[in-house]
Amino acid sequence: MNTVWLGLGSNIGDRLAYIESAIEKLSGILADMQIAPIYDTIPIDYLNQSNFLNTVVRGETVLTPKELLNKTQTIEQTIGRKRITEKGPRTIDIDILVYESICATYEIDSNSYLTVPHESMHMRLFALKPLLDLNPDLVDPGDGVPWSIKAEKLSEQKVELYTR
Ligand code: PH2
Ligand code: MG
Ligand code: MG
Repeated sequence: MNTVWLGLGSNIGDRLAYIESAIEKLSGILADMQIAPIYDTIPIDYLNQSNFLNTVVRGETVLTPKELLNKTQTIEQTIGRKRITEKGPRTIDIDILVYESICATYEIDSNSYLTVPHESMHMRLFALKPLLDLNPDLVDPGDGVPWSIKAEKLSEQKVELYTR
């Protein structure tokens, strides 16, 4: 079995319902699933959009990174993913953040790739904070630096615990 950490995000419509629906569907493909707290987060990269809810789930899988991506994309479609702009508003986004200690880029098709660890996660507190809630000591397999050290540099990014 391989341990994986997935990032979940939603900023359109009933954000909590989309996140909960994704968690429920992911529990069908991951064993021993653990769920981090949910955070309300200010958009980054593409700023002119509503706040996100973000969380991270960890689980065990026998699927390869590409097989897992295939499943998470199917779940996104099933939940009814709508995305108008690249990095813009979306009902649900499921990203593979970390897959064991693999550092690799896989070709998905002629113009899309899957990179693990996720190529932007070191710059995104909305991904690192919930990841660290689950595994405070986890290390970036790329450079051996703890994710917690990378998160410390992002303290200006607004990531607040979401209370229902
Ligand atoms: N996802 C993005 C771009 N910006 N900002 C926040 N706060 N949360 C996200 O999930 C997010 C984002 C592209 O996937
Ligand atoms: Mg994303
Ligand atoms: Mg995505």
